[in-house]
Amino acid sequence: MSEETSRAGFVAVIGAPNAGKSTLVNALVGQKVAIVSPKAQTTRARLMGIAIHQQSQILLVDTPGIFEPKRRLDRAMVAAAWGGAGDADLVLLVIDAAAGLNREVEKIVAGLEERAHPLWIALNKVDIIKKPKLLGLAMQLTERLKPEKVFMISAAQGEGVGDLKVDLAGAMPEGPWLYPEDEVSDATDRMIAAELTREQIVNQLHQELPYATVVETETWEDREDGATVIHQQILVERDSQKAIVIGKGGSRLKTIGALAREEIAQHLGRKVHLFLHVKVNPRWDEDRSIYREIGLEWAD
Ligand SMILES: Nc1nc2c(ncn2[C@@H]2O[C@H](COP(=O)(O)OP(=O)(O)OP(=O)(O)O)[C@@H](O)[C@H]2O)c(=O)[nH]1
Ligand SMILES: [Mg+2]
Repeated sequence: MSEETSRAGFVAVIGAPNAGKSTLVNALVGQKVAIVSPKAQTTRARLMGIAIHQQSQILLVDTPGIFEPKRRLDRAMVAAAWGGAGDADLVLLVIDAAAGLNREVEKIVAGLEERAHPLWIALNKVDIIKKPKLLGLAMQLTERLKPEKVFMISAAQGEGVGDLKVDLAGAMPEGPWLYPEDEVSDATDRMIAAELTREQIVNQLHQELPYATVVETETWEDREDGATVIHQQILVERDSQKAIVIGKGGSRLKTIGALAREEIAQHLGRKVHLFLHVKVNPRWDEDRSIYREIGLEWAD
C-alpha cells in the first residue's frame, strides 16, 4: 500500500430502528461485528466496523436507531446516533424500503436537512419490496434530500452491497489508514462478548424485557490451556423479569448461555466457558457507571 493513494474516512450509518444498519455494517465488514435482531432498538451505543477495499479503509459507525426518546436510555441512544453523524466524512442514511417514508423516517429527514453533509441513501430490504414502490420512494427521497447517491440493496442477502462498498472506498478522503489492517472493529472482546449475550436475550425473550436488560462483564480469564472463562451479569429491573430470563428450572438461561457461548467462542477463536448470573437492579437505567460501561454518554 503506497502512502500517496491510501484513503481512510468515517461513514456514519444512521436511520430508524430496524432499518438494517447493523446488518449492513456486518455485510460491508465481511464478518459479524454488530448484533442484529428482528426487534427495534437493538443497537445501543455507537460501534465502529472497519471495512477495507483495495487502498481504502472505510470506518463505518453503526449507530442506534433514531426514534422519539422517552426514557433516559432513549435520549442517550439518540444522542449517540446524531453524534455519530456529526463527525463523519459522509452520512449513509439506511431506509427500510418496505416501511417507506413513515413518520420515524420523516423526523430523521427533517433532522438531516439542518446538517450540511455529503449524504448517501441506501434503500434496504429490496428483497421484500416490489420495483414500482421502490422507484417511487427513491424519487421522493431524491427530491427531498438531494443525496449525492442512492443505492438499492439487500443487506441481508448481499445484493448491491459490493457496489456500495466500492463507491464508499472511492469517496474516502486521501490519507493514511487509521487502524491496523487486521482490525475489524473498535469494540473490545469484552464488549462484543457482552453484546453477543444480549443478542440472545433480545432474540429469545419478548415484550419489554430485552429493552430492560443490560449485560455486564464480571470477570474474564484467558487460561493457559487455551480456554477463556467469562462471568457475565444480566441486570433486569424487576423480580418478575428475572424469573422470565431464568425460565422454568433454569431452562431459558441455559439456552441463552449455550447460544451465546457458541457465538463468543467463534468470535474469539478459543474455547469458552460462559457463566451467566441474573440480578435485579430496579434503577440501572439511572446509574451513570452502567452507561459508561455500555459506551453511552449520560444524557440529561
Ligand atoms: N428481508 C430483509 N431483512 C433485512 C435486511 N436487512 C436487515 N434485515 C432484517 O431487519 C431486522 C433489523 O436488522 P438490524 O440490522 O438489527 O437493524 P438496525 O437498523 O441495526 O436496528 P436497530 O439497531 O434497532 O436500530 C433483522 O431482523 C434483519 O435480519 C434485508 O436486506 N432484507
Ligand atoms: Mg443496529
